[in-house]
Amino acid sequence: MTTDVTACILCSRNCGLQVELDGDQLSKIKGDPNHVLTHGYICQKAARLNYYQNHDGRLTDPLKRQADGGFKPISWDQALTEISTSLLKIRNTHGGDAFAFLGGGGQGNHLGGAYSRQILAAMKSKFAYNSLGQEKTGDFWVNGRLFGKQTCHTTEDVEHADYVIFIGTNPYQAHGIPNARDTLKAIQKDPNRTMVVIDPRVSETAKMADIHLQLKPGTDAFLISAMLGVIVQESLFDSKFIAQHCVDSEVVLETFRRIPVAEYAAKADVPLELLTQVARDFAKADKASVRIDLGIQQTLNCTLNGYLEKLLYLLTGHFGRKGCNNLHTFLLPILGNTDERKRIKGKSLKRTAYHGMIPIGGIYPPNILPDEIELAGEKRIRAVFVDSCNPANTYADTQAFERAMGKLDLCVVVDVALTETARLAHYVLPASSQFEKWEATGFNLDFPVNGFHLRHPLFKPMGNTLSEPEIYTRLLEKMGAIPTRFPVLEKIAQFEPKTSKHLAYMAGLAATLVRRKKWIPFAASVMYRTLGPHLKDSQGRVAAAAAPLLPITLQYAAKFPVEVRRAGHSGNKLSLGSNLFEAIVNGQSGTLLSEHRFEDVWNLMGYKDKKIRLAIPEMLKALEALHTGLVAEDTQTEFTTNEFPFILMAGERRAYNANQIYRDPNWRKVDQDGFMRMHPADADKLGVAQGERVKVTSERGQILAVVEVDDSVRVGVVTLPHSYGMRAQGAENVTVGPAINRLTAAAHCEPFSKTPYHKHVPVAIQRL
Ligand SMILES: Nc1nc2c(c(=O)[nH]1)N[C@H]1C(S)=C(S)[C@@H](COP(=O)(O)OP(=O)(O)OC[C@H]3O[C@@H](n4cnc5c(=O)[nH]c(N)nc54)[C@H](O)[C@@H]3O)O[C@H]1N2
Ligand SMILES: Nc1nc2c(c(=O)[nH]1)N[C@H]1C(S)=C(S)[C@@H](COP(=O)(O)OP(=O)(O)OC[C@H]3O[C@@H](n4cnc5c(=O)[nH]c(N)nc54)[C@H](O)[C@@H]3O)O[C@H]1N2
Ligand code: SF4
Ligand SMILES: [Mo]
Repeated sequence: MTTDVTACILCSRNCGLQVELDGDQLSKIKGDPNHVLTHGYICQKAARLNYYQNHDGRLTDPLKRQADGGFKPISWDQALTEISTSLLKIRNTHGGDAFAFLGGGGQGNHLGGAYSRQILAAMKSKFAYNSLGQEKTGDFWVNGRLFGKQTCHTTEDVEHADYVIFIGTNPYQAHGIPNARDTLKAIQKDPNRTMVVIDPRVSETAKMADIHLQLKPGTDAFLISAMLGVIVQESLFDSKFIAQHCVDSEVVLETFRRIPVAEYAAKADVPLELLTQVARDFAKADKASVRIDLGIQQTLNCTLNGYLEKLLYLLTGHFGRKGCNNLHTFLLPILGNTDERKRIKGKSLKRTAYHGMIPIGGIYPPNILPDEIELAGEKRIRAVFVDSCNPANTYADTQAFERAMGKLDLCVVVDVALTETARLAHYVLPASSQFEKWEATGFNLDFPVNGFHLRHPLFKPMGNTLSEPEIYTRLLEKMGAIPTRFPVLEKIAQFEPKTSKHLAYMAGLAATLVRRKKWIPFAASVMYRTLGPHLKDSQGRVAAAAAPLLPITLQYAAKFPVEVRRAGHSGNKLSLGSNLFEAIVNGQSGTLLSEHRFEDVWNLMGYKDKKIRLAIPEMLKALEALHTGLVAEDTQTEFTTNEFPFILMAGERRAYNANQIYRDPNWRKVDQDGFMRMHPADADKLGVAQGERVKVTSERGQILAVVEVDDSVRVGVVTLPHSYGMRAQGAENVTVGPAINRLTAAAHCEPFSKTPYHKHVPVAIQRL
């Protein structure tokens, strides 16, 4: 039995863990009190991580699909040679646009993304699809317009706020904020702090709140507009903040002067007095903050919701201060800035062939992919690489995905497990688990103190698995994108004295890349092969995969020298960055990167003049349309019909779900069926009892579900959890729990961002 430290890989918080290892088993798991960001906090899900590490669906060998549809284990060399030949043929015949890459990292594995993304460059394709493109791109687009760059991502200092509004998020179960349950309890206990939850369900967080606005699903745009109406009409906005930090405010204020507050509150079906009180108290609070998530992002008007939510704290000046909303830094660039108003290197953004869709934050939306494969004729996507996601279960419209995948000339899946998507692939490449290789999360979204945790491997790789850095580097070598040896760089790395702190290597790399520009997109693999073997932590472990962090860290330190020093790192202009890098390589319980002052948010702005552009013409137009729709009693905004009278919120976060990371259903202590919540009045009307099975039908498909009679939901609204619907181990067609994306249609999405309306799926429910 040995003890070690690592981090949880189940949600964006990536809490530090102390683990006991018994042979190849994770036998005991606790929070790591020394972790620089999470300080020992964990939730119940982390204790079950051995179900991720060890289960009989783990892949051990590369697999190739056979004529009979089954898979045969093959060698890495055969797999990568055949894949490389096939990729090159597709690229040379049809061009790079025939290739798409999906994924690149789940909740805790973003280091591999630095390597996997290189395949896009090797294929000369821009088509990077990712799970963020079905939840957060509307939000990123709004950030781009308000703050100047789509990478200006906001965060919320809930821990220090005295007035917090949670809209469409259930942090008690989903976390997403630092040490969620402790943070929520602290607010709950303190009579001087107020928690407001805006959610159609009495969620676990709503139960803890001082005020719960149980709105009608999909009406947030009305509710938040009404709050902004109160704030503007009662002159509760912060005119000093607006004058100092914002431009174009007048047209925005004028818009909200005209909002019919009472009508909008009625549309959202919340009491006018309560809404008014929340708007007033929020505006008047000293430290107030708003936290949002899927409840407003995967539903009607999602991009507009993101705009309105941000106006709440911007018009009231709850921004750039302690206890308010802020911008933050990133170490790993998990998002890009693809603002459609700007040409990048003189070129417009690449549009997809069928939908003409542009990327947001560098990401294309999964909802359009089946069409781009099936309907784009000669310009269709013909080859797809899938890494660290399971689209055949998690992206909207499972049937469309299954059908489209079947039409590809080449589909390769890189995963630790034989997922539903892997079963559709031509080749399946087995990755070492996140506890068998160096890994890190890029979800370091904290401010003013931000950190990073590079995790070392706890176990030897299972079977013939390889890490993503090794898989993609070998593939690039096979494709001829990079050579297998780099004699000059190898020598520099080998003979560089420790005291030079990799700076000679960096100079050598720069000189090499100036001469060999075509290697620039593959710098991660070049560094992995040359510097990598010489990177060791204090325990002598070789951290080759961490090589690409060196230039990123040097850039970070050059950009924020004062803040990096404040976080405890030392060094001059040259050495600060490499000292920070050393600290990361050795920081077993995470490393603090930087400590900003709140007023530094202005230095993180994208616009050169540091001013927020409050008016976004497209959003003001969308607000008008909202109003027109209301006046016309447009049933389109309701979506339910006689045929599909219920609204299904498809994808609730619960105590025992965690995306697709656990595949063995035995990890769950409760809720094996992934029950459907239904209001007692609806259960009565349908004549269904607690625990009874029902048929759920949407315009797209049909599944079975088990009813939980539960008055936490509104009448006419039912919920099903996310994360179920995987095939049981070894079974061909037996799925465990509801496969919710058999109900969701690809076209049921916001036209602008193509984000699915998962929280608003019209369904019919019948007794069996
Ligand atoms: N336990 C657990 N935690 C997770 C995950 C997991 O699978 N399991 N997944 C992680 C991931 S990838 C994500 S993105 C986050 C998501 O985290 P959250 O978004 O917080 O979780 P959800 O339960 O999907 O939705 C939040 C709330 O939105 C409410 N909602 C539904 N419709 C509406 C609406 O129209 N308006 C409003 N205002 N609210 C609405 C729901 O009732 C629900 O309480 O969770 C992360 N954390
Ligand atoms: N209807 C509906 N659909 C939804 C949602 C919803 O609320 N409702 N939620 C959506 C949201 S917000 C999200 S984020 C997505 C999540 O859906 P996905 O992005 O598809 O799910 P993840 O759990 O992130 O996928 C992780 C995959 O990575 C694999 N994996 C684990 N470790 C490694 C590794 O080290 N290397 C590699 N290569 N693979 C590894 C796992 O086996 C798993 O297959 O689901 C979305 N789908
Ligand atoms: S699931 Fe999230 S909150 Fe829970 S222990 Fe893991 S990282 Fe922390
Ligand atoms: Mo997500």
